[in-house]
Amino acid sequence: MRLLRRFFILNSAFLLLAVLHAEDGYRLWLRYDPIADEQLRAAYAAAITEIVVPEKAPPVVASARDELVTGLRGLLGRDIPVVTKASRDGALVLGTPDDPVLYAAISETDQRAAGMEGYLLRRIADGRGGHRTLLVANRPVGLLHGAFALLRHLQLQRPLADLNLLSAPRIERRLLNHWDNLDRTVERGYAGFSLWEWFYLPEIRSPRYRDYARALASVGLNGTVLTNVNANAQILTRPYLDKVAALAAEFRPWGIRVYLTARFSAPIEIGGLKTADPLDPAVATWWRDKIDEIYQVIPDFGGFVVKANSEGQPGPQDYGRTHADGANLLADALAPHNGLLVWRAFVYSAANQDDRVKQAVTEFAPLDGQFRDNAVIQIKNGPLDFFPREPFSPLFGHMPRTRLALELQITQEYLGHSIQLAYLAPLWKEALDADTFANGPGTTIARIVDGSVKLQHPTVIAGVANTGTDRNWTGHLLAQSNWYAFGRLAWDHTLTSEQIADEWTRLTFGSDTQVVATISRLLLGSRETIVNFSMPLGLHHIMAEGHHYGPGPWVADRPRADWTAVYYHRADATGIGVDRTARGTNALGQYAPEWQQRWGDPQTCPDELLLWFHRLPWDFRMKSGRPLWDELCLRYQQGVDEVRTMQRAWDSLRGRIDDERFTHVQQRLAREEKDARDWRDACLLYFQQFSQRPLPAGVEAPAHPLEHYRSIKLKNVPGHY
Ligand code: GCW
Repeated sequence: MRLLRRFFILNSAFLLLAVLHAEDGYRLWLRYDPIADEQLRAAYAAAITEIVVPEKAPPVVASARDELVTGLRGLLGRDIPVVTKASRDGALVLGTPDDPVLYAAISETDQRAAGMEGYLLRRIADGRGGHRTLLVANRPVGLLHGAFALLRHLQLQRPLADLNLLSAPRIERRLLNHWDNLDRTVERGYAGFSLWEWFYLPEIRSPRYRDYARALASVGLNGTVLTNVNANAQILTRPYLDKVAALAAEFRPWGIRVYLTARFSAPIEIGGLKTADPLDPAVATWWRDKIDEIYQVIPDFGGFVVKANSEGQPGPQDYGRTHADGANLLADALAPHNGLLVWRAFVYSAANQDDRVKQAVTEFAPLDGQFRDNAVIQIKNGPLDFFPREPFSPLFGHMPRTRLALELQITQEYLGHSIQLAYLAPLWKEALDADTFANGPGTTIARIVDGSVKLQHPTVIAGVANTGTDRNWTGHLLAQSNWYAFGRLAWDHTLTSEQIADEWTRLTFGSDTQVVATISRLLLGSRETIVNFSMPLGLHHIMAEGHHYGPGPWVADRPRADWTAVYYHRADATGIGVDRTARGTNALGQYAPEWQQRWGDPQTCPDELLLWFHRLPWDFRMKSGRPLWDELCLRYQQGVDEVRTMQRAWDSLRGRIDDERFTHVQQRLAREEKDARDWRDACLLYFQQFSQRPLPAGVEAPAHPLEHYRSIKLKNVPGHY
């Protein structure tokens, strides 16, 4: 008998070990592995002895309760009982204003500060010589956010003794935008197929839906746009709405609302009308009826996101109407249900020959003040697209009377898909912290988007999702950090990239100081490395056509000039870059005078944006004292060198993290090193045709002639359909 018991104990210990080591990334940052430091574990266990939850907990509170039970079981290695009344020292008490006694313990100021979705976590004396932890929120969903915050606190091994955390999101709608098609391909998706199994829904619901929603909630997101902005009207037909309702039901207990994309021509395609003209009464009636139907099926439906008159999508301009006419048509139909209308400003037109980066301002600025109160204009961080580096979009400074949302791209369309390592928080922070000077100094994009400049609501931030059916959700395991970082910044844009990298690394890899320091450092430098080896010194849009993976500075002769690379670098014997000052396209004129002054002079324009705003001769003297050509070459080389440094740093972690994750990243870094060399060689050989200058010392000789790189035609690249 004893032998048998020992066998079982040994066996389960072995199983536990096996589980610990089978790190395939599925658990994301919610791993809840036992806290290794026994003393700390014991201290936590003494501090949290029971979870007090009201008997009739609404679904989101039940989620919070279950998450706490699961999390504490994992972290502390014991089951913490759930009770309805505090009975001992160490109670963790969850409550909303329904619990007047509990609520009285919170000052009115704190109650107000917690807002609609925030929470207060505070450890207090219980009056009987013991302590309890209060988790208080104005609404049930705040308890869910607070539960995740408490578990994060413990996972990060922070002290409980003086716990006093008050946190509320700065932006109201924190949305993932999926570019998922109904056939389950994902536009610019590099992590497998779409998570939404449309053919199986509504009857068959993958357990992954719950895990997805739970992950969103854990970083504070509260909505998801299920479908691609290049929209398919079928999603608005009844069979699909029933499927959407099934997903909404899975997400609701996690405080996540669903949104859809609306194809502007849907009244024709699925409504049988002859027109989709926004000023046609029959069209307005059709949308009203359709939206009423949606709310019957999904009472908490969030609203629509619309891409119109952009890249071939239908829109109001097809009928000689404006973006405001189109947006207001849908906003009016959504308004009775408190639905939100998000209208994208990513527009540029074949008819407009002006610099593409100017066109959003040209089209939208004159419409300022014409949009309904439940309509928000969603603007990408940069004026062109989502390149490794762009200046911020000037449109943020041009619409003082319009609600503006920020759209970021989590999926790595121009940053190496799910192969290269790119931690994007530094890129996003650049945009969030950018000062438009629209209302004087300090009018940052973050403050425009979070409503503090204009006091307008609702406020919205969106991230184009990088999730898919890959077991680890995001393709590149370290790309999970971007999903995490987007959620954390959407909740609180004042967090720093460093804080978030440190948090994510600890949650994902544990607290080994060498592991944490090494991975955080890798993450923080990774985006700049990609800038260096692909588009340094302000170069942009010089990638391969179609799939956008790898170099393509030679891309020319496409249906539109602004789909080529040559349009964006303009290299010839006299120099390189686009003159966007007043002497050139004057895109610079769309920025505040402060920026015009700084960026308008190549002597004061930072190297990072030099060729974005200036066209310069190859021998232009850079701040480093080197000629432009040499500087360009050295930047490309620096990018390659940095990847090699990342490889060495990663290799130093062998044995400190599990083999599965170690190898996963190691292989990708090796591929990135090859990619970096290809970028360097292809671009330098191509530009050298014009510069006619030798590669400076320190730059490796290209492995192949230019023709080799030009002839590479990648096939079946994920995300390009
Ligand atoms: O970046 C470009 C992408 C398109 C995308 C478009 C957009 C959904 O290459 O694939 O289409 O942006 O944002 O609408």
